[in-house]
Amino acid sequence: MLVRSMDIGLDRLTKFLEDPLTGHKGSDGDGARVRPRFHPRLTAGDCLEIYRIMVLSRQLDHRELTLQKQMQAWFSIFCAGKEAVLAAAGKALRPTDPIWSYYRDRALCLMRGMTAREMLLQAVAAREDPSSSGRQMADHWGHVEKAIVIQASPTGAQCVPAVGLAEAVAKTSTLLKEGGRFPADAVVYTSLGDGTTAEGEFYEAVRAAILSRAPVIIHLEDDGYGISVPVTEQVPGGDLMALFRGWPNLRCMDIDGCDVRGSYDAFVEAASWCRAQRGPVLIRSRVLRLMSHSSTDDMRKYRTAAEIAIDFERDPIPRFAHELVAYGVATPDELLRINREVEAEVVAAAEDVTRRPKTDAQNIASWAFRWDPPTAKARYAAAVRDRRADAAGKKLLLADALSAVLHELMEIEPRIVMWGEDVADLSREYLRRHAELKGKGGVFGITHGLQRRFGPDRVANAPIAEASIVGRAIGHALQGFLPVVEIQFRDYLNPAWQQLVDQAATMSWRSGGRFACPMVIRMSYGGYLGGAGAVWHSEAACGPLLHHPGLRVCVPSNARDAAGLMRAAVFSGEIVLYMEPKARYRRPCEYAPEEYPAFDEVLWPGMSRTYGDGKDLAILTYGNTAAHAWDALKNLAREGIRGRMVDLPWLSPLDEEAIKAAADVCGRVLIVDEDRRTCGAGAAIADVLYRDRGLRRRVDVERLAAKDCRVSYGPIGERAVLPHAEDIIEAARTLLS
Ligand SMILES: Cc1ncc(C[n+]2csc(CCOP(=O)(O)OP(=O)(O)O)c2C)c(N)n1
Repeated sequence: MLVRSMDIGLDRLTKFLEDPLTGHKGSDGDGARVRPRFHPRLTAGDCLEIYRIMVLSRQLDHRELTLQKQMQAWFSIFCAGKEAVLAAAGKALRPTDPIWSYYRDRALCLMRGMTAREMLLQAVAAREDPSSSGRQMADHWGHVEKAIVIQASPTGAQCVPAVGLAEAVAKTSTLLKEGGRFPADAVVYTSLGDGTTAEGEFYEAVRAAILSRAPVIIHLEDDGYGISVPVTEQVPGGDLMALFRGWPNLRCMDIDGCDVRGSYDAFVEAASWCRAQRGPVLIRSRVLRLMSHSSTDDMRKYRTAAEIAIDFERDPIPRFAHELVAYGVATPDELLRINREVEAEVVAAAEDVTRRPKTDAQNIASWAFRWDPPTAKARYAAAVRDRRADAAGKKLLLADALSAVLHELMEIEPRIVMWGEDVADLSREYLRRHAELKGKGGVFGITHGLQRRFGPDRVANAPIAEASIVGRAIGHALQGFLPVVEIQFRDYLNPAWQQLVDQAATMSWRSGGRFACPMVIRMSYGGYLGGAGAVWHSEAACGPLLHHPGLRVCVPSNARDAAGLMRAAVFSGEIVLYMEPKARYRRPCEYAPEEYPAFDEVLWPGMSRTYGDGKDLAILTYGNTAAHAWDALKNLAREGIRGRMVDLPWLSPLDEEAIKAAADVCGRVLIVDEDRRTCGAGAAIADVLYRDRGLRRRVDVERLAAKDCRVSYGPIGERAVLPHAEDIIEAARTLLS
């Protein structure tokens, strides 16, 4: 392992540990003599605590490099140069204010109470690592008891969920009867580097925060570089803050992040601004990067020695040491003692962590999913006790059954909140003033009436920003809400991809089960509208969703199952992508009863339905293609071919038993779906049979899927791409011949 940045700053640290007043000119001392106190509110004890955390943070940066030299760690990324603002911010915030930070924020997390040992446990991938059970790379902290939400690596991906969490916190006293994970007057802290401000999601986060007046502090740590690229080449005009001046209702602060006092004051002010519900605060702190970007980088390749030396002149630790001595807060000997104590603590922690067991290889995949049948069923049973489903027994089409089940679930589960593009009936203003307007309720009308019935705090329109729709749901889920959000079409889930697959799907796994964000994401999908749907409105694309552990996928094919599935999705404790076959919204179903089910019917994860009992052929399918498969089976029956259809409303988890049983009985299996053939859901279904060596030898399996291209516009184009009943009949005949 090449550790290039190994020695940058180490000689200075060594000198500093011996003489805390080395390495800084101590210019602040002059003014100090005439001032009675270093700071009106920071006591001497506070100052020494801040100093201690700063030194501890710097030493840990270097100790992780030593662990790499010893082949006990494999990566690290540093806080050096940012300790002043981070330790001060930690002091200014309350211990219960959630931190959703990024990899530079070591000093902040130390101030919050994480120990040196806890941090090094992650560096060595130890099982006991309280952040991720040794799963995430070094310096990605989380601590469930200390209100530190687990970080992920995609830079900036924490911003939108942090805003969602702040919105959720602000709604806690009105909507969460039993309170949330964080107190209702908490302020959420999130952070990112200057380079990351170029990410689109960051702008979505700022807009969302302003719109909802979210109590969130967004901390931009401006160290002038994004790896090797200077801020001047990344920011139009070169001045980061110029981009935000003039944004309405956004409080901006620009501070020297090497100055403990100024940083502390700014964060105290920002926190009280947020707590007074005055909206978000953006703080840009001008900080330094005193070590290379990470242990695999060497900044001497792209920064001159002179530039690096100038930064070291401004090193916040010796600067603070000088201030403390100049103001009479501490003597050099006291600081020296702290240095030595910290060094001993870090050495002892490093020795200890290398002896701890490493990450648990046997259970490396554990915690990706949260499905726990007894818990889910008990929660559901408690929610429906002594109640009757209003729509039970009524004959409904799929769209109406969906609407009914959403009404029913919002009634029985008050933690549900809902948003999406157009899902509300009216704007908040019109809702108060225009009772005569019918209202929209989604482009397909599924959510119609929900906002009027349950109020605009529980059902709201979202801006056209899919990453925010999903990302804000993650934050709400952490606080204890149960988001049921809508993405208008499967095709438009793509802008939310990072939030979905990197934040949401990995949250439980990467925190070793300490954090989870159960939610339901509803979305219409698919073609078969006779050409009315088209490219970018007709995707099925289930395969990519199945690829990500942590996500469940379900697809009803009929009205009855739409209700039973939604009940299960909401109470499953999982992140469920609920795909709605829009071609079936308003079409009757021939093979399943159309009566809306009573509360006792829940299609729990992994359940399926088998229709027909023929033994010549089993068609395995789901969603839109179930109706086509049923048509095909009726036609084949006229030729004397008797088959059965297994409808798989859960694509994850699949009902493997039902799949294998049908294959076993029939010996010939046709898998039909409208996902594309390559890596589509049909491939995942076929794999169940392939993995069973006995069945693999005995059973003849054929697949019929959409062509490997996008669904084309107009009836001819659509027909050319998607499988229809005639194709199924033909494939079945071939299989049986
Ligand atoms: C979405 C994403 N793109 C790229 C990376 C690789 N990467 C990690 S850190 C980094 C630079 C970030 O620079 P900046 O935001 O200025 O923060 P700094 O590291 O300087 O504190 C990059 C490009 C990543 N982690 N995530």
